[in-house]
Amino acid sequence: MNTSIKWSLALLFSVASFICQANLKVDDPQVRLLPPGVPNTAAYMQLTNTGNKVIRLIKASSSASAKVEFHQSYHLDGMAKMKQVDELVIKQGQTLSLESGGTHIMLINLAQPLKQGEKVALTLVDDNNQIYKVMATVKKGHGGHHHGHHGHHQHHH
Ligand SMILES: [Cu+2]
Repeated sequence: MNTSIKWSLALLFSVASFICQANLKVDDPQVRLLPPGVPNTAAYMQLTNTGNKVIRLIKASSSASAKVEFHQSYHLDGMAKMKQVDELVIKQGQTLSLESGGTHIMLINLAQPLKQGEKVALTLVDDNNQIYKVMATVKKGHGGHHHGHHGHHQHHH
């Protein structure tokens, strides 16, 4: 069988049997919209390992920024800090939530300011060189403790 037929069959099979990326299900991928001029931002999503082997994500990249790192937030003396981690490990059947104040993906040195609703392509790579493509939507965050209740105050005459 020649290579191109093999490829077509492989493609057909993968499209028909699973939602594209084999063993990693990605829910609600989003990139936080920050004010213009802020060079870095974070991406959040839920990563579920639907396979039967542990997934270790060891690399990430994006067209939107020069560098992409995995980060872990923590508190030290009441200050919110974060540090780089080498890998994101998702065990079989587990969901890893990347969220504000926890583990997150950091986009460092944005190529240009992001816009609300824009799609940002992220590429995640595991230790078997499997590539996972993610399209994240740029969204405003919840603004820390504020829940953005810009109340519509009634003006009585
Ligand atoms: Cu970070």
